[in-house]
Amino acid sequence: MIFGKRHQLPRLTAWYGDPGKSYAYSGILMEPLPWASTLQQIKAAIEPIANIEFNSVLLNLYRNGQDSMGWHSDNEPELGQNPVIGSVSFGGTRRMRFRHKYQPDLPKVSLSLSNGSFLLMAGTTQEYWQHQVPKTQRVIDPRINLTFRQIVG
Ligand SMILES: O=C(O)CCC(=O)C(=O)O
Ligand SMILES: [Mn+2]
Repeated sequence: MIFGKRHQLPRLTAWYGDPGKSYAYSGILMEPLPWASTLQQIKAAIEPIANIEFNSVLLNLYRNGQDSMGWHSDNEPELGQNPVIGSVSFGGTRRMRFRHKYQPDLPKVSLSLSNGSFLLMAGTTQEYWQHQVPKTQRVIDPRINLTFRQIVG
């Protein structure tokens, strides 16, 4: 909802997780779908690296270069303080950008997230930085991104 008007998200989303781990996101309350075995396999592969047990995952499908995600931090209260977020990407390579919230002079950080890449966000990343996946005019394959999360409480 923007100024009282309802808009479509510029991507497709799904939420999987342990029972009861719901997530209020972009003004939408998402109840978790039961774990699919492929998601559980990916979760098991990254947990030893992240050194945390995830209990949920947000899936985003970017159908083409016009699908995107705007500037935000993953700082919803249900993620607790200093959330650890494990991000796995499949399909077309997209750019992810970071900007500091309080020091606009700091250079933006740009990462290229290719098929099979793993990005771990932890510590004060969400407190001090925002991130986005901008639109691109390049012709690119669809991309699926999985952000594994730990919903607390
Ligand atoms: O698609 C990405 O790489 C980022 C996704 C993201 O920021 C999110 O799901 O909160
Ligand atoms: Mn995010």
